Amino acid sequence: MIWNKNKECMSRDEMSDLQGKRLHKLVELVYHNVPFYREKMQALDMTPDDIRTIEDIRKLPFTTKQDLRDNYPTGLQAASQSEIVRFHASSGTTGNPTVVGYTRRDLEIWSESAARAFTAYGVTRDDIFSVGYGYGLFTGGLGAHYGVEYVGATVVPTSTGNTEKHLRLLKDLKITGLACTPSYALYLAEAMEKHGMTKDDISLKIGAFGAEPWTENMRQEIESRLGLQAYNIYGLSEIIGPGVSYECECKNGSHISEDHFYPEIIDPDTLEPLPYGTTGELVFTTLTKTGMPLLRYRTRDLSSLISGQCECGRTNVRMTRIIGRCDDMLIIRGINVFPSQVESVILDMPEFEPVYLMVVDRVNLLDTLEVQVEVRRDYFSDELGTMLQLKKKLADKLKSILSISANVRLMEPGSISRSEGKSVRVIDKRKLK
Ligand code: DLL
Repeated sequence: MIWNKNKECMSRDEMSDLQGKRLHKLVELVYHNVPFYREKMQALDMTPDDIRTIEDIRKLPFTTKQDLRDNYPTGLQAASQSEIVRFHASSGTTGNPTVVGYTRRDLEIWSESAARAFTAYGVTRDDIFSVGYGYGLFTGGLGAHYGVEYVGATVVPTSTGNTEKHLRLLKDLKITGLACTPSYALYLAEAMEKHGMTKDDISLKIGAFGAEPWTENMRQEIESRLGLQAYNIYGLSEIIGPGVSYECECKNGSHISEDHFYPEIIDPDTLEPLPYGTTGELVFTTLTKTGMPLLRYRTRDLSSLISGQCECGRTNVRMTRIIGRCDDMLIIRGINVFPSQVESVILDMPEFEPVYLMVVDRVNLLDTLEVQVEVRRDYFSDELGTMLQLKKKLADKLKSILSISANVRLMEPGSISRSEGKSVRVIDKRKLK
């Protein structure tokens, strides 16, 4: 099913035309209301009249996370305070947090985008959906909540930190849908199994997972353990929250609500736009937001765009899974390493739980990588030889994928700490020294 056929299945010409008109209005809005953008445009000797078509977007300046920090807390807001009806904030590990103000119209756009997502997953008024993203300053909880309600399904605002109660409600309310981080979905599956429950004791059919990178193997693992169809949902608070893009039943890339959020892929070093199909940094322009609209916001997320009509009938551009973030990429002994590479190796091996931790350090001027991984109970052995063999098997696979050696540390099941929100997969001790 399609929530808004008019906007999700437009012809390319109609969409470009709409985007061009919206971009012109947006540039007028920020030029007159946000000194930061006016100054940037004046420095480029530009006025809003120079922006008429969507192709003109390339003339506009980029916005970075640092710009948001420098203008903390509300310097980039285009609307007056009385028009702002909500703030969200994301916690950076360093520096000022990022504060985003939303107008009533922005919240409307957000609910619409999230409703498109849930409808694409097959959610209807008859579903009961548990939202296990954190409610609060993080956009996951409230964003998914309003999307489910907008569709007319029943929402259960479970949030995080209630795993026991969550399991009970899944069973007793016959909950059919689950929205949470993919790592929390696996944690729930583990908790369920610990309580002697199986997927046949619950009624889950649909999962909406995002807020952190996850792999195809992780999808299969979640689907088989929870007995549902798992779909990707992507978003970021600076742009709106969950619902910027979403998978459909084809599970072949996530459709971007590009009538609201215009995507580009750029080379993060040269800042030059890259063609469809090439991996680079994802950049969004909020075409319709009025609270804190952003021009060409650099997400740091690495993805590529897929053009053309999807088998589901939608024409909106799709983005591939996020393979990592520009700032997620580790450089270990000069080699680029992404946590997603390690994850795909581990999830491919039945001997391990889908939980791992990478510890990077520098010893005697040399970078070291330790990969901690939990051995599933069925594969745990008292025989040293068996365990050494398993360790070598993983180390060899990692070496062939990463091109560097990793020291594998086998752990007991349950010994690596789990997270209910976004999981921590990397500890880079080099940064702490
Ligand atoms: O994580 C919004 C969200 C909530 C999305 C719930 C989906 C579900 P932030 O806290 O601002 O917002 O973090 C945004 O999280 O730039 C990506 O790096 C990462 N991210 C979000 N969704 C996905 C996804 C929310 N589906 C940052 N796959 C983004 C991979 C994701 N990474």
